[in-house]
This record gives sequence, structure tokens and C-alpha cells, in this order.
Amino acid sequence: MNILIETAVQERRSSAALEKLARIAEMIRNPPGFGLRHYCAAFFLFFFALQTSRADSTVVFNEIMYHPPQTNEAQFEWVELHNQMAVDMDISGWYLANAISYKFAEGTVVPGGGFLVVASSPTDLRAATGATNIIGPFTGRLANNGDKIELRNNNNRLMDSISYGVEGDWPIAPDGAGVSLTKRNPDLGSADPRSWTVSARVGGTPGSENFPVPHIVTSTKPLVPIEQVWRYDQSGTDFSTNATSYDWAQPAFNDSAWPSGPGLLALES
Ligand SMILES: [Ca+2]
Ligand SMILES: [Ca+2]
Repeated sequence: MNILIETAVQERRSSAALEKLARIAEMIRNPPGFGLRHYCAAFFLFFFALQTSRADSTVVFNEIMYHPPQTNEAQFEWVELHNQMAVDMDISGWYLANAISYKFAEGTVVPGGGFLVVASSPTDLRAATGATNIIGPFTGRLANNGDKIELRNNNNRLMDSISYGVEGDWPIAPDGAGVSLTKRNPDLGSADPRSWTVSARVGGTPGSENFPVPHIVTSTKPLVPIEQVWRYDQSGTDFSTNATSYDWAQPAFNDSAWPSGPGLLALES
């Protein structure tokens, strides 16, 4: 009996669902006046707006020094861009907007997987760090209590954006401790504060990976070659009980009477 009842309920549900689908199909075929058309238009407009305002993940903000450790703060502010793709990106005519302004010159390329820094004073930052992939100068300042930076392409399309701060989930150490605001992983998005942390060292890593994997170099240096010639004593003297026999351990000990030959260091028992 229970099975029959359940089957009947399922059939009623199926029937109701089919009727609902049929009504939706009919509404799509014959929209009821301007109402549905209006909704459709609104939907497409919303979708279009979403697409045009969405930040693309190609070249993105990767590190920001808004409060540098140097006393002449205005000369050492910078932002680092990262190309998340494997192929080079030509960003000719792109520009930074909002807190700072800078237009990228013709022929500006961010190498695949590479970095490019835009600094308030590229000359000073190059001299301080030795990095060469530093351009600028940008105009404007990066506020220490939060600011917004946009990266737009040559068609004014928003490519990336960040509104950093010092409250909530934003790390506060970049505001005064000399470290930079640093993306945890170069593939993360820029808007979420949880994508960001602080640099491992004061001054950050302008122009290079934020957290480079250390390259461990191993080398082997033999202390004693295996073919080393030794002098040895096999007279049977017990050096542990004969005090005078400790003389052999002194640098001036004459061991010329001892036999010699190559051999491994070992304790014979
Ligand atoms: Ca600042
Ligand atoms: Ca970096």
C-alpha cells in the first residue's frame, strides 16, 4: 500500500513539474506583453554590465608598498604587477587609475609569469634594490590608511582593482613596519583581503616573486681522501695505560719509524 501511495505522489509531482515546464516554454514562445520582454532586456543588460565591469585575471596587482620604511616615503611607494599567464602580455596604453596615475608606454610588456613594478621614483627604487624591471614615475600617492588602485587597458576596460585597507581582514603591518602588502599566492584574485599578507622581509620583493622557494645547493667536500696514506703503530703498545706513549699525539712527535700505507679509518677489535 505504501508503495502505491508513494508512486501516486511521484506521478502527481512529475505531472505538476511537466505542467510547469510547459507553462515556462509557452511564456518563452509567447511573452505576455512587454513584461517578460522587459525582464529579458533587464537580464541581458545586467549580464552585459557584469561582463564589462568584471576584472579579468591576466595582469594583476601582486604587491604594494604604500608605507615604505624609508623616511622619504613619497620616493619609495610602488606597486608590482604580475602576469598570471605563461605568455607575454603587451600592456601598451594600459593605465593605473584612482589613487595613482600612470600610462604604460608603447611596447611595454609583462613577461609570461613575470613582474613589472611601477614606482613613485623608479630611479631611487632601482638604486635601492638593484631590480631593473621598475618603471614610472606614477603621479599621486598611496594613502597609508587605505586606497583604491585600478588597472585598465587601452579600451578603458577594468582589468584589475584593489581597495586595500588597514582594518578587518587587511594586515596592518604594511602600515608602518616597513613590509609590503603582499599577495599570498600570485594566482589569487586581488579584491579579497584574504588573498594578501605581509612580505617576509622589510622592503618587500619589488620585481620578483613574493615568496621564492629557496634553492638548496648541496656540495660534497671530502675531509680525508679515501686513498689517504696514514702512519700507524702495530707494536701492541697500550696507549691508554702508557702515559709517555701519548707523545704520539703531539705535533712534534717523530713517527718516521712507523709503517705507512693507505687505509680507511677504523677501530680494529
Ligand atoms: Ca603612503
Ligand atoms: Ca614581489
